[in-house]
Amino acid sequence: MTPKIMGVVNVTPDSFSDGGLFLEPEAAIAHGEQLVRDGAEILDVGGESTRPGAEPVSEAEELVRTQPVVADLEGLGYAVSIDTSKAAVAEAALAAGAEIVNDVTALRGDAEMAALCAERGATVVLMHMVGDPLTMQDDPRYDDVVEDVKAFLAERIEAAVAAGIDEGKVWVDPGVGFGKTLEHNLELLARLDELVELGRPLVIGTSRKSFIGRLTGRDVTGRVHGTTATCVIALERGARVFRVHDVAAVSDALKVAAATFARWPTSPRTTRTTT
Ligand code: HH2
Repeated sequence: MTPKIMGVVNVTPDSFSDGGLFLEPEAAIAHGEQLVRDGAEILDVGGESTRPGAEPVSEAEELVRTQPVVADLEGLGYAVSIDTSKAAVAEAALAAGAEIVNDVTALRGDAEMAALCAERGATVVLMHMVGDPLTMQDDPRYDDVVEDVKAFLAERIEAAVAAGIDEGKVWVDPGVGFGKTLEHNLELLARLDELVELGRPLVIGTSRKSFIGRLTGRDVTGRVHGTTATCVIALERGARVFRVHDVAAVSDALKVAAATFARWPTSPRTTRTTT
């Protein structure tokens, strides 16, 4: 798969970096259009924050937030992904023309979700998360974070296929920041190539996340450069879908990086210098 940018359209009052900016449908739709002009090939519409400590949102509220935005963006001809773990929200979005269900619970959050995605032939993003957003950052531990995430994703791929989802329509995501410390996130980023061995397109969502703030000392408004660095690294390690807020910056960086990596004789990590 050629690298693709999934632009984030958060129709929420409380998302960690852009909560409240695009709560009105008109604002969210205009933002989505701008992200496409900036280089996004997929628009990921979400109506519930999953930031650490976030309170769950009712199904009715999530539908009200996402439905008009999905319908309008799809009507404009864009590829839309619905960021939800609720089958009713996914169902409405798929009926309105969304093609992708981005489920941070990897089909564990709603018993109806897997069958729905199978029946509708949706592409599904399966993401790794420990616990739920309310508790996930309470002292997360792993034997080996990459091995553990890989085993989890392998099991979720099997579950998706067992539910009737075409394996060719499954994408996987290590869930950066979902039950992970700074060290866990860096280890995952550095060893993403091990997750490519799962044989499915790898989605990565580092955008503006707090581990970038920890490394740079910057708040959410100043994390675009750090985010861009993580995307370039992830591209080199094999990621193919980049879920980001700052589409223009990441799009330019990935174009330059992809053109260069095409000529790179070996991985930068293993290249030896003689000086
Ligand atoms: N991260 C967030 C939300 N959805 N989906 C996938 N597949 N991967 C991610 O890393 C991911 C995701 C969190 O970011 P954001 O949507 O900006 O914030 P919030 O959850 O506060 O709305």
